[in-house]
Amino acid sequence: MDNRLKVGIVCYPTIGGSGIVATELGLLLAEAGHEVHFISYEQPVRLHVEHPNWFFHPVLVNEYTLFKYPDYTLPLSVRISEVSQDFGLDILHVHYAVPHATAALLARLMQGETRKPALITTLHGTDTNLLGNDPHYRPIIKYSIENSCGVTTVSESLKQQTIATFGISSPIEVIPNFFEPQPPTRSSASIRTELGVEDDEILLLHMSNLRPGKRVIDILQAVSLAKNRARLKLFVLAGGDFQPYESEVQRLGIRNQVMVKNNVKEIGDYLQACDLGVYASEEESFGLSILETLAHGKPVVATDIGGIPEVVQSKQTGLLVPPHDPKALAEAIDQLVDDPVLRQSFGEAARIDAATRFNAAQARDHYLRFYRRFL
Ligand code: GMT
Repeated sequence: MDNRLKVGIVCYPTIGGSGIVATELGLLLAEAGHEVHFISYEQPVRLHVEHPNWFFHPVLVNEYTLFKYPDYTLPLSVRISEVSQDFGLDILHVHYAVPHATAALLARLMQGETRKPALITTLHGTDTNLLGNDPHYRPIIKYSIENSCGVTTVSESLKQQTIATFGISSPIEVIPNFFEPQPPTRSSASIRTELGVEDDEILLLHMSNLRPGKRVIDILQAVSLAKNRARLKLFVLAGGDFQPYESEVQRLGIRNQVMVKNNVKEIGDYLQACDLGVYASEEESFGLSILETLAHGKPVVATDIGGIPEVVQSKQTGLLVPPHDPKALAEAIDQLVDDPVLRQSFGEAARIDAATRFNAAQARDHYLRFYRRFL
């Protein structure tokens, strides 16, 4: 076999971190000369860079009245099996145990004695921290993890949580997420003007899918509790519906200070224009949005849970506070607002730390070394 690998990537195509990491990894592999086959129900949102080495294979889901609930796992396993055979894949890298690793295991069974790709499963969090406690999913997640050829997690914290939740004894490799900022397409000044941020105001930024676990409510309350409340503007880069939070914004009297934009593609333009990122998650295996903020040279205030302390260097690149504590969040925001020199030095340290520890080429090579163990 030559050095060029044929890699199938199964991921969610949506704006979430797992889909972004899977897509960026696929693009890095394609640029490095490997042949990459993405398999999903839609073309992943970040798959907009043309390259002759990547291919997209859609999974078509028909809705039959016979089925009360539409099924994705079975057509996905058929597609995985077809692509594996038609293109002679060496590696099948799936992001999430359910349903992706489960579908891949079925595809392998269907292939009988023919040559099969090695199955690598990357756990991003929700298999363990959400579904792992559900008795209707737990056994199939454990089965899918234990029957993958190789398993990776995006943080040491998720590895330990996965071992504890499922009682896994087979090895798990930690390969942290990565991020490489792109040059901005607009100036910081034009973004601040667009958002109506005055020179003496501080622009806080939060970026997430706004699911309940992101605790957006805590961020809103922190803004209203902050000593510097009058100087704060909060910009939310939303990958979900902000409507459920509107009543709290009104109740707190911060309507003129909160701006929301949905499905922004040029997130880097906004990240470079903010003063600091604010993240209040109650569960987070890694926190890709946090890394994206740090990589743009911005300090963060974030909760001290899950994999976040592996991403944020406490008191060097950001401040960590306990979850569910808007007051502590407000105090940490005030500390950075009151001290521009500290904010600047945390920001510079954040940019360097992100480029050093969460470097894209480094992560790509780590995955390649891991793949080769199973060939
Ligand atoms: O956090 C989410 O709601 C989305 C989820 C996803 O599929 O993108 O995020 C998980 O994977 C990301 C990429 O590895 C991690 O950065 C997030 O921390 C992780 N979310 C949780 O663990 C809750």
